[in-house]
Amino acid sequence: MRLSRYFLPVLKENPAEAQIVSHRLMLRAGMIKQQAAGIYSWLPLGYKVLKRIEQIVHEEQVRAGHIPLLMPTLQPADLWRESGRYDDYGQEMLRIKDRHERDMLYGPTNEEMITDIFRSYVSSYKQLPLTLYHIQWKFRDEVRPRFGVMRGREFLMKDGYNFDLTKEDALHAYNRHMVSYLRTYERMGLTAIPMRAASGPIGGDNTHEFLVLAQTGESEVFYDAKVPDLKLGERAVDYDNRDEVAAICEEFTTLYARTDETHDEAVFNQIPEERRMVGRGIEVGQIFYFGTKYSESMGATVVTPDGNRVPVEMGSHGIGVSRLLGALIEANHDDKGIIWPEGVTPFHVGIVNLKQGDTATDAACEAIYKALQGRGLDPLYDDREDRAGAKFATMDLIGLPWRITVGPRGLANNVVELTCRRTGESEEMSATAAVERIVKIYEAH
Ligand code: P5A
Repeated sequence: MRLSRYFLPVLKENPAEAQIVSHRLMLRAGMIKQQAAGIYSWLPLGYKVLKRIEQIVHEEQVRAGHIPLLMPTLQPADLWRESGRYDDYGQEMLRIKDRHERDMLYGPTNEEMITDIFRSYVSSYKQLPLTLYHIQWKFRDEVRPRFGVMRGREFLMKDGYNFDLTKEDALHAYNRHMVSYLRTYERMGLTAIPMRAASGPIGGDNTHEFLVLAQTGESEVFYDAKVPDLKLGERAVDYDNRDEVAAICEEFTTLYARTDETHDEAVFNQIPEERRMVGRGIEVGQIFYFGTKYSESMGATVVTPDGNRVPVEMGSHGIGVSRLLGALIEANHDDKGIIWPEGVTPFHVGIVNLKQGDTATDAACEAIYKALQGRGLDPLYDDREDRAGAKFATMDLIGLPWRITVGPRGLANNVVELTCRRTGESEEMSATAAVERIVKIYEAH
């Protein structure tokens, strides 16, 4: 993409309404625009990152054996009357009447609708196990929408639902989700810690939240200092192998890590004092096992191998896809702007032309731009006529992890400059070498 033709409405001033750094940077970098409290337009740069996050979420769900579908945002109230949640959900639910005076709602979650789909088509244990998921907009009329996309009213969620014959099978699905979530967050360059939590309006008593440590997080967290060092890394996981999956869950949940909702001071105090950490975290996902809570009330049953009919065992699992942008920025920024991890960056590399209009410099930039595209990469070429300082400031603000700077002085010596956004370190090399270096960096992502 050429910046002269892109739509990147960056702001020079700090927006007064933004209280936390991720919100401020998303507004300044022209990623989102607020349309109403907690409701945002996703401008091109923000939309690009959102799509990259979605793609990683999809890939890891499919890898775990889960099947994508798409349910609507609007739901009939009658489904929710069946489960009893239409009255329970309270003011967070946005209720709508259509022209025929039928009660509808903008879905805050989809347990009822997926259970309805299941009961319409599945009636035998032979069709199990089954896990269906979608990535769809949700609406929760939060009392205090704030911090930009972090606590929105309209927000994008990946929500998945497992259907199993036995509790044991459903707990394997729970574990499978835990491991696939760990892998998902790691691919984005995030450390998200599974913490024992409370289930709230979703129900059930087996639930973990995934928290990214950040000062600006809304939850208070208590954890063993060793927990953030746990990494899944490159290990290959066989998601059908129950013991293997359960062992990984044990590895990640044995050390103390809880939110304030489940914190137990006595247990916490058993950890050596120097490892007792108290901090704040951003909840980027939550998994639930709730058994037959919905299948019983909505009549979603299956015939067992010995011919009985039983309510299907279920759980649900959510990732805050749009919230992840905020969490990623909270975890990756400096005073100049965002620093995207390679796994989610909107463009792989920025090209800064220091002397737009100079024939040799323009030609060198074009050649680098084309070469990168030819290798399947997506560069952002700043081809505007602007001061070098202003170009650098924009690149730093929008946070591309790598920058290639091209100017007449360097070209006289056959070099360009390759700069790492995170460390600020620059290296001179030939244009070809810079392209090869970028290709190599992204081979790993
Ligand atoms: C699990 C999937 C559920 O709704 N039902 C379907 C279950 N869980 S949850 O914890 O309530 O939400 C899942 C994740 O969605 C994100 N989230 C939000 N993101 C932005 N703004 C909001 N107002 C908001 N509310 C929830 C969180 O990341 C949460 O973990």
